[in-house]
Amino acid sequence: MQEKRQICQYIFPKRKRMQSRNGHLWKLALAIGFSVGWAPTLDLKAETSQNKNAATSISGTVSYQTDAQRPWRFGRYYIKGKDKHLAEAVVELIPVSPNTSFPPQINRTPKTYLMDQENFMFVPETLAVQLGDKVRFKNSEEAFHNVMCLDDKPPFNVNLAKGQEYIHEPKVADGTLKPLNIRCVFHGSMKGWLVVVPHQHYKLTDASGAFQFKDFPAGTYKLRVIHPAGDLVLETDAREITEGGSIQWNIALSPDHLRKTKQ
Ligand SMILES: [Cu+2]
Repeated sequence: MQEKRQICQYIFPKRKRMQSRNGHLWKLALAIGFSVGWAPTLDLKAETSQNKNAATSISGTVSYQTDAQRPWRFGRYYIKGKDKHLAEAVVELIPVSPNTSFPPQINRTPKTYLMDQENFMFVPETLAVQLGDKVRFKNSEEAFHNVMCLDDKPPFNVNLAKGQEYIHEPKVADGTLKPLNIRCVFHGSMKGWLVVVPHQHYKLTDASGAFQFKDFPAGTYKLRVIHPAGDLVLETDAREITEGGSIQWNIALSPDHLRKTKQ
């Protein structure tokens, strides 16, 4: 028995040392592996499970299908490239399922957007902002301008001389359903639009026409696309998106989507 214990005491410390040394060797191998760009199996597994819980997402582009019989007079300003992508459209994700809503964003830092006045135009003409964001209206030219909005509560009407600005936080947030009309009382041709959205799932398109929404709850959704400057509006059919699902959803507007009555 005594002899056996002695043997054990002799063997186990040695084994520990071997394990420890093997542990160091393994770490060394890992370090070398990482340095030459090799990823161990363990990490690949972690990535797979992350994919399983990947964020729900919708990506797509907005384009405009022209029709020679029904020309759209604003097309030359907003239709871009051979794929006829549409710039300055606003896409909004709209929940359709009764129990789907967007959770409030916590600790979000509001942004301030600029809408300038240049060459007797609002620049840009269309802004899409989230409720809580502010808009800085500015006059950058010699002409005396004004900025007026009767759709917000309270409405505002402010004169702006060269270099002057007015910062406003819009409160009426009907999103793409009803943009706020921005006008200059002195120049009837000056028109701007503020799309104030009560959540973060919206996009103002650029020349690529692209949009992407992610990190929203699984459910049934439709997309509403408007082009305030060009008087276009389209509402898609509803589609179901499962948890972690990712879908491509391209939108094509056409003369069929011209608003019947001007806003
Ligand atoms: Cu003006």
